[in-house]
Amino acid sequence: MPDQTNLSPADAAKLAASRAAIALVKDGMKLGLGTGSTAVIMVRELAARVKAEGLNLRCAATSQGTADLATSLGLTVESLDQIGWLDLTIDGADEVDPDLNLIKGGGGAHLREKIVARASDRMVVIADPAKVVETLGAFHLPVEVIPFGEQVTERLIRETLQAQDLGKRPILMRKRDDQPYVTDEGNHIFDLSLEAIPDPVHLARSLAAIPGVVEHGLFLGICDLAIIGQPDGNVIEL
Ligand code: ABF
Repeated sequence: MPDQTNLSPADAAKLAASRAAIALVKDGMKLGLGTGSTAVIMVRELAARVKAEGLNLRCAATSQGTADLATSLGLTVESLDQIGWLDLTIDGADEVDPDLNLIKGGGGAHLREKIVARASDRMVVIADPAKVVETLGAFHLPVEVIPFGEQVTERLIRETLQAQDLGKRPILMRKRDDQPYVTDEGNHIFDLSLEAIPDPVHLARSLAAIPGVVEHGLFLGICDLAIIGQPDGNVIEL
């Protein structure tokens, strides 16, 4: 297991949050596993605990990357439909506000992450202190779109933003190696630079109403607990 003293402050905070979240896991649970660098630390710690204590867990992953990692570490990974419903999902976030609203999707997995989170009795976010904000929006808001007609979808997103006085900032198609980034579901992502989102509920509803939008990265009223790790190993719960 990693020694907290050898880690960067951010990684030490992620480890502290991960350990606190894993303490919530009980034998026999059905678990949702998140995506991202914090979730990677959490999955490694979880696998170590499962091995040490012989826990019997069933896990559903929020991305192929997490499924591969968890399987390689000996965790039992099944599809969400095989498991049906989850007791607890532990996932990272890009931003957390004081009401436990989130921006997710910087890692490109927010569609599966939202499905898994909504299929869970409890959704716990693990994060380092840099993720805590007063108002969502400094981090770009990811919007997953179907490739068919995506220029029309971009235009409709732009009109939606303009109607909410959010229209002056760029909308960028996410790229990898100069090609459109492709999600696990074969879709593309527009990243919306908004600076601040004064009315996340209104924006979430409007984006969800655009036909080519598959899912946006606003997670509102979904997170039950945010565990914010500190570099010294302590945690703060929101
Ligand atoms: C996932 O990974 C995301 O929804 C979020 O975009 C990202 C957070 O990554 P990290 O833990 O690397 O900051 O949880």
